[in-house]
Amino acid sequence: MKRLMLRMLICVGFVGLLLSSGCSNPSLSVVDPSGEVGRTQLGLIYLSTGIMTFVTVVVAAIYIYVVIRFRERPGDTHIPKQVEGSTTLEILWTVIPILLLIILAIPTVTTTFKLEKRPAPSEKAVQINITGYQYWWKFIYPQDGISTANEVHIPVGKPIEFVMQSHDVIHAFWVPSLGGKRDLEPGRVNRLTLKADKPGTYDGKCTELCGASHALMNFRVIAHQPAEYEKWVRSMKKPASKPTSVLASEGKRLVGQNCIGCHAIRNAGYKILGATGPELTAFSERTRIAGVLDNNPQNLRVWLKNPQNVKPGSRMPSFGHLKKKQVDALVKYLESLKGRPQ
Ligand code: HEC
Ligand SMILES: [Cu+2]
Repeated sequence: MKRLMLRMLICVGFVGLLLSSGCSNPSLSVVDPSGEVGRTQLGLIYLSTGIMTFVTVVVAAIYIYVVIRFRERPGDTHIPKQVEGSTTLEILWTVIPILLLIILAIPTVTTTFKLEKRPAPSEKAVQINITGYQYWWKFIYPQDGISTANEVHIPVGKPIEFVMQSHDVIHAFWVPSLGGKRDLEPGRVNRLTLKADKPGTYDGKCTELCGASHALMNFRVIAHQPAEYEKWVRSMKKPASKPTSVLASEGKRLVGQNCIGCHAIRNAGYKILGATGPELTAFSERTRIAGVLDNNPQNLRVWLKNPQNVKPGSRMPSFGHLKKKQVDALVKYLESLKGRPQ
């Protein structure tokens, strides 16, 4: 008996450990919402968890009581009374679950319809078009004619209408602390309106298995005060800063030779705006490279050398054949690409 108890305790501890290890990133948590949608969804999570806990506790209590109370005792030869069917019980355990499901269904359905509603024109929503690619995110601001990748900037307090689709397979957009999720599907446009209460950086993830690097398809939502946001938009529209060193100029030339067919750098004098890779305008302001590595020169070298080492299946070819000097030049130029301050 003692050994059994010990084993059970170890099991419970292990499961607890597994469960809690999934919650190590606080900004990927749904229980600390920073927006209206996230809060509404958290209410639903609490309601359904509450109902489930209630059912589990009641059923377990009855079960334990019955097992103990009616167990076979030594020397017990008496056969209990044989019963077949009980209309009262049948009705009871049909009606109670129906009631519980109604309690769960009403707020779930009303919330679902509420979340479908598009913002009214008077709310002056910011529209951001998202395209999902294996394994990165393209964000286009049609009202401002600017674009970013993997990191999307938004103003606080305004509805943001995300209009999404996919370039290849199905992806799903989820920012746990703001709300979600919504699928990005090829050939179909889906919408989701979110609002952030306070400035901050909110992590997001793809939540539809989309290939080898699905788990690395990360993005960030960066929420600013409206004035700060306007400043960011204006800086993104300014011409890119000119290279200030020979090395950076060489980097700029190499980008034109090797990269611009896939990557766009706006306002930098290139004649092509590549669209099959992430936009690199103001690249040095991103906090991460490809959503997974901290953005610094050393990691940029790692990325250029072999993107598939970082993100298996990535559609970016490797540039391991470039000379060290050439990589230095590319890194120097890319790390100089900033949005212009006012
Ligand atoms: C064939 C198209 C293609 C070419 C050519 C290409 N890339 Fe890429 N690049 C991509 C794709 C696709 C991604 C996104 C990869 C991912 O995240 O899965 C990417 C990602 C990147 C990123 C990370 C961007 C971000 O948002 O964090 C950088 C930096 C980058 N490429 C630099 C370069 C440089 C420098 C060159 C030229 C030496 C180059 N790329 C050439 C397709 C290309
Ligand atoms: Cu995906």
